[in-house]
Amino acid sequence: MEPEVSIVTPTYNERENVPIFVKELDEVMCKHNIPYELIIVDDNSPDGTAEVARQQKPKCGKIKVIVRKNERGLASAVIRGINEASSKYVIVMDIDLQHPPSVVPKILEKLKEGYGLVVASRYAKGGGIENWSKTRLLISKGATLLARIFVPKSSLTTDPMSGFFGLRKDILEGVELSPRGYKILLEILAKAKVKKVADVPYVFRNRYAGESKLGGKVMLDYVLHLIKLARETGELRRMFVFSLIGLTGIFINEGTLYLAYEVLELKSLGYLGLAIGGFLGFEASVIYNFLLHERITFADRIKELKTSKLKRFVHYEIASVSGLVAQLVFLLGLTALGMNYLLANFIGILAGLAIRYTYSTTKAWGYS
Ligand SMILES: Nc1nc2c(ncn2[C@@H]2O[C@H](COP(=O)(O)OP(=O)(O)O)[C@@H](O)[C@H]2O)c(=O)[nH]1
Ligand SMILES: [Mg+2]
Repeated sequence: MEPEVSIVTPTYNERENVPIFVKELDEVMCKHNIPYELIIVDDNSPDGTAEVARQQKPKCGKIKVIVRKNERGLASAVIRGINEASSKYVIVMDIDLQHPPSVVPKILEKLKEGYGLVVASRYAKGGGIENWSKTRLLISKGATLLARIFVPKSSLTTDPMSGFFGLRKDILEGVELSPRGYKILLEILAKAKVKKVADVPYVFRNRYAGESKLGGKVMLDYVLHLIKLARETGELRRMFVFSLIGLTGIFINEGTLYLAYEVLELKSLGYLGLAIGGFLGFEASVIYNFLLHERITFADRIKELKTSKLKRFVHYEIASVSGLVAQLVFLLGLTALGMNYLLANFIGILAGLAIRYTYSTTKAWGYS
């Protein structure tokens, strides 16, 4: 029987996990009556993972074992598996049982409903993580925020770092996925022509046997991968344009203050006049920046966004005020710690810019 879904699992030294994974998966698929193919992409594991895989005899699906002799790497293994899939629906998951097979039918159901991409999410309502320390959770959250900044479409899912997801193959037509990074879902979110993404909650379990292949260097690799994706998709350019427009806002700010203070004679009010002028200058620059961000910085996104222009403006206003507050906090805080006040202010300006941009790209003009 033709498989209804192809399940791709990359493996490296996972011999102990193979039989139990195949058993769990097969039980689920038999119960739901879903014929499937399991594609195991093994990088010639020295522990004999491939032989163990070939010995498995699932009842409701078939297994295809691909052994790569000259290549190593999680992302390229997944890409190879997707390319070998014979069904139009593909689900990618790990073999170590951190991704429970019971979620597979739910992902398939969403794919059949018409979602091009379905993410099994630890952070969707009903999802979770078994046994993670606060630190590990914090790192995961931080990494997710970075993804939202550098790959804005990652806001279409609650868990862009997930290694467990399903896709309809046609969303990858004409898309070149890089085999370098190890977060292949981020590549897909950044590059694929996908508009509708669904999340399916799941609880991330502990590894059944063996140990993680992903060690310390992973964090640096991750950041480099994000920057590469941002460069390729024009997000770095967007950050640059955003900053440049912010810079020109200084003239609007100063000009408005001058007009209010001198021409409208707020001067006569003394410090109160200066405060009002300062406020007017700030507000004028916020409005000016907003209009340019609408027309230039984020112009390409406007049509796809669900938020109204008014909402976007309110968000941008919040972004700008938060940025200003951050700037002042840095100025006062770092100066109090003994730093030169001009340097402290400069760091504050950069921090303010980072906050304005983050809020703008994820909220005001964000996809979520
Ligand atoms: N083919 C292949 N699979 C890999 C490689 N590195 C990791 N994997 C597999 O990818 C999945 C996720 O790796 P794992 O070490 O569990 O990462 P973690 O869950 O982030 O700790 C597992 O099924 C691994 O066997 C690799 O270099 N090549
Ligand atoms: Mg794992």
